[in-house]
Amino acid sequence: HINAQESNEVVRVPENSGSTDLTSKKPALRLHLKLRGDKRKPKVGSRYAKSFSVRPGDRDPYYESLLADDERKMVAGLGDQGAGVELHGEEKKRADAVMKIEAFNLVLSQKIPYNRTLQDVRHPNCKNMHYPEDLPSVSIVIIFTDERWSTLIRTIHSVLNMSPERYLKEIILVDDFSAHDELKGKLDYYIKTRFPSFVKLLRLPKRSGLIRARLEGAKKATSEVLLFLDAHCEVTVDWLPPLLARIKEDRRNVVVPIIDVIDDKNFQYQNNGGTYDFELGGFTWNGHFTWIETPPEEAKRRKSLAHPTRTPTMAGGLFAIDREYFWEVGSYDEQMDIWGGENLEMSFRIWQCGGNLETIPCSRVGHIFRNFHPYKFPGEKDTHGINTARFVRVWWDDYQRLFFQMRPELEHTDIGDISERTELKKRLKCKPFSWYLKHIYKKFIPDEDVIGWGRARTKEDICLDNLQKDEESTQDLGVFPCNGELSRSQYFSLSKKGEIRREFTCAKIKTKRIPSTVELEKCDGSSDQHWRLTPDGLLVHTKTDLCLDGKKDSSSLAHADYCHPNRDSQLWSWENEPKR
Ligand code: LR7
Ligand code: MN
Repeated sequence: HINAQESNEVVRVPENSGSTDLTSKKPALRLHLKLRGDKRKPKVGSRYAKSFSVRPGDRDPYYESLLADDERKMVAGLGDQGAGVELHGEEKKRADAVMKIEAFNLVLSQKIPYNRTLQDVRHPNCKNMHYPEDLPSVSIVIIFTDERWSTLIRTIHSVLNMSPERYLKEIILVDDFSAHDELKGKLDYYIKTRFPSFVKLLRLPKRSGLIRARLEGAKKATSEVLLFLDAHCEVTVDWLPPLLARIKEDRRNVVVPIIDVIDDKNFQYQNNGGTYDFELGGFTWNGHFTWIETPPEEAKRRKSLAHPTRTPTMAGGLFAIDREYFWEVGSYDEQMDIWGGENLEMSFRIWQCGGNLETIPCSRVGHIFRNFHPYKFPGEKDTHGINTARFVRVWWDDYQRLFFQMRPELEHTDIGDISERTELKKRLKCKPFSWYLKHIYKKFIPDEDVIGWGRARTKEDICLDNLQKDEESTQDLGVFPCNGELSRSQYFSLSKKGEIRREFTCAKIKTKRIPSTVELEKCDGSSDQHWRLTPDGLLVHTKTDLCLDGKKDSSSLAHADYCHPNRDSQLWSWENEPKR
């Protein structure tokens, strides 16, 4: 266990007394930046609207001068309405160099005011939705390790600006042992002087990883609902009530906002092209989170694009959960280190143990997606892999076979003791993973509902091969001499539906020329992706009557050609029969 200590002595200012009193005197220093031509009306109930000021006795000239330096960098109105901003010349060069260290445009972030406005990007129906007045109170937990000042502070300001005061009880910052100077005394000072009544700062005495950092924050929280955010978010209008209302309806509802992209380079708040459609959380058999389209059944079930939508998994950084239910349903796996996997673990656990995980489209929050981690991984361990193997062993039952086929290196890696988690699963009488796959996420299972799976081999000992290309985009289907061991790139299924496929991609004929190359593209159930296996072993494309030919030529690509039942390169056999 970590001994979290509150380094920041929180001075509690009584509601509606301290702060208003202070503003009635001539404020020594306004938190608010006076923006030229700023026509924004203060939000009703917004704490920020009270214009926090610093009592003269609390002022520290050293920190005030640092804060004044920060403010001098800012440009009034920059990035307002979530607009993207391009830098030029020397400044752009500097920004590009900094990007390589920070994984986002820190130079620009420092120029954008903490209180920039954002557009209302919600589905129009959201404006007419009504929520009960007496929603549960919420503690917002924001964890960070070596995040940058401007994005962290903007996250806090944004939450304060956009959250009704009557629900927002506290913000709990958890510092996971950051080294950056700006997050030390300066941050203590800023919080103590600007948000004395409701921002708390917890400093962890050693690097604990995001899972244990969130647990420490959750332990300190006192509200009815816990809401977690990454330290580089901006929330939008009315984001909070739809989340809280759904939890009030049923405490087992765990809810996620739509997570919008704040561009890492120009800070534009992207609105999905204004389509109002949004993606849900899925996963891959090798244990990664992925975005998926709303499955047809769920699209039918929900009332509209503005209504709660059940999601198989969540990204993990931004979600709200009833505080007591959080502990009841097993909080987090405390032995998960640093980063990765906890989001999927929690998703499976919630579904399998009687909860309900939803995306709430009327709640929208922006997040800066970074291309790499700007912080260190102690010991440079593959924490994502290890954490994933931990939850796979606990929650995937027999299906862990698929994970370890994809990640054989993790099968014998030391992942620590998982007995507490398996006991939790028993104690909560959680449903098996087969139930999840049947009812929550009907995902293709490579060795079920198939005619064959494993390596697909011609009589010339050539195997289908994805040539280790990425599977996010359409790629040519390859062939290669069969590997001695089952290797990931030669792992194909022939589904009962007649698809020659990988996890997400299906084979189809590329051109009208004969022979034609063959492509792997996103499976869509269309006749273009339909093949049948003849008793001889020909793989016939039903629409064109051409046969899959694995003749290895200099291109290493599979072809579709006229069928020749005696041509060895067209006679296929699958390594495995279906598992029953
Ligand atoms: O050791 C650490 N200690 C920390 O306190 C490592 C990280 N952290 C903090 C970090 O400063 C940040 O505030 O934890 C937060 C998340 O780390 P990020 O921002 O580096 O993670 P991410 O946004 O790349 O990753 C997503 O997946 C993670 C899996 O462990 C977490 O669940 C993140 O919260 C999650 N972020 C989101 O869901 C936002 C949407 C991104 C997507 C998809
Ligand atoms: Mn993040």
